[in-house]
Amino acid sequence: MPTLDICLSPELLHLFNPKGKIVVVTDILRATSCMVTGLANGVHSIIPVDTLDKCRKLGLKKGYITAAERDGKKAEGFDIGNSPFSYMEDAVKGKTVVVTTTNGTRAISEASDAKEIIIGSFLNLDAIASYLSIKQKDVIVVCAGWKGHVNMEDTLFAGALAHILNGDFTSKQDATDMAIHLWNLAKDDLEGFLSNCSHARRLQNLDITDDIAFCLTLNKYQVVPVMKGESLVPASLASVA
Ligand code: 3SL
Repeated sequence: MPTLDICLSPELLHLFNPKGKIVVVTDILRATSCMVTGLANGVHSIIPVDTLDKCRKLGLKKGYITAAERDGKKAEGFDIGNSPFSYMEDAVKGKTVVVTTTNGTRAISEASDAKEIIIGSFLNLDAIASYLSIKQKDVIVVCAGWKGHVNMEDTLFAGALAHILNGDFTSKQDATDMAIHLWNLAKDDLEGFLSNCSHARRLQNLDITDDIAFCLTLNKYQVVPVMKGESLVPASLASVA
């Protein structure tokens, strides 16, 4: 039986061996929710990069849309920030977006040893579970957290996924059981459960509340973003991208 392990922070990734495995990166608030939303709404591809400088330069060189966030705020001089609603606008449809965020894009770049990287969020939870069931490969869910710290919302996503796949995948790590227990506590009122978590409070202080509710919506989209070279594309297009 394949394994499903949960890495609660990118700082712990050195304890795992992603080689030959599928890594599911999640940053519920809000980076991976934005990526899923963009690809589900007609964005052609998304290039995650770890620095503002790379984002700016690649945008200028290739004419890509630039998306940048630091500490919850849109970084100055870039086209869009990190709201899922920006990824639904006509201006990004059919375009390539190059994006950098505080934690999410960092987690993606740190998982680069994986056989495959896919992008998970509550918005595409069931689609990710079905994809992994079909693949039958060992999985690591990498939670982006906040600047190295574990956070509640990414752990809950990991727990939800592990809960769905329980029985088809195995794990020897307590983190998997912990995350499943947490999901079972939270699942009937996700928004209420997360209302006082650190990043929800951070975003609320910036008056970003609609994004939180949206990112906690379950199974709005079927898209599975998969890393092909330097770009994220929908899994169905990955073989021809
Ligand atoms: O840290 C990140 O990658 C972001 O998703 C954080 S924020 O939700 O845009 O503040």
